[in-house]
Amino acid sequence: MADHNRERLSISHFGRAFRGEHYSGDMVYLDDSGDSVTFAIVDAAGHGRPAFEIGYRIKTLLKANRDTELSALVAAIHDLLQGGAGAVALVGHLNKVTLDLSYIQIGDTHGKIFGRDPRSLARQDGMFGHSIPTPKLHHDTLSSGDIMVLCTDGISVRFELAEISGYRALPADRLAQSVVAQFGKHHDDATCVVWRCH
Ligand SMILES: [Mn+2]
Repeated sequence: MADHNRERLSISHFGRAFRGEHYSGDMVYLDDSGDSVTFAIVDAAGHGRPAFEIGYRIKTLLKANRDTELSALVAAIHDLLQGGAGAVALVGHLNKVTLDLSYIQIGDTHGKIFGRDPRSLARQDGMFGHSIPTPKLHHDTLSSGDIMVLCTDGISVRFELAEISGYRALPADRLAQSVVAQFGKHHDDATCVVWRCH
């Protein structure tokens, strides 16, 4: 879990391995060193230590390629995972000032934006390291008051913040924990990232 407070955004993430496992194959990457936050939420195929290590390799690649644009970044992830177990991921940038969002999502990670205009993030079928379509770069803009939640498939796609009591008043870290506790599946690693726009 990590907490980041900024003028217009607070971000937190929370995850847990599935029952009986010490390591999770889910991985969250956040780099807010520039004008925008570069982020990724990854679910590596399989479970436990081998899946954790795939996530770690992707994190290392993302750290080494801070200034690479998103299409090239996802191509590099695809190359990195050739011949192995593979992974699904949502990778993007969110501008901390304008709240402009751009992202590519391949596989069964999922995300929703809650606010005046509720919507889901777009995704494409595929798996990094095995087969991916030509990546589509999607653009969106968040508004003050919006809450964006990004999840691995260990969290039900039917999750709704309205089912978490008092969610409007909860800080990002408590919200992330509540999403995992309330909507996490016991037979998978479950991870989410919560973005609150002030
Ligand atoms: Mn999963």
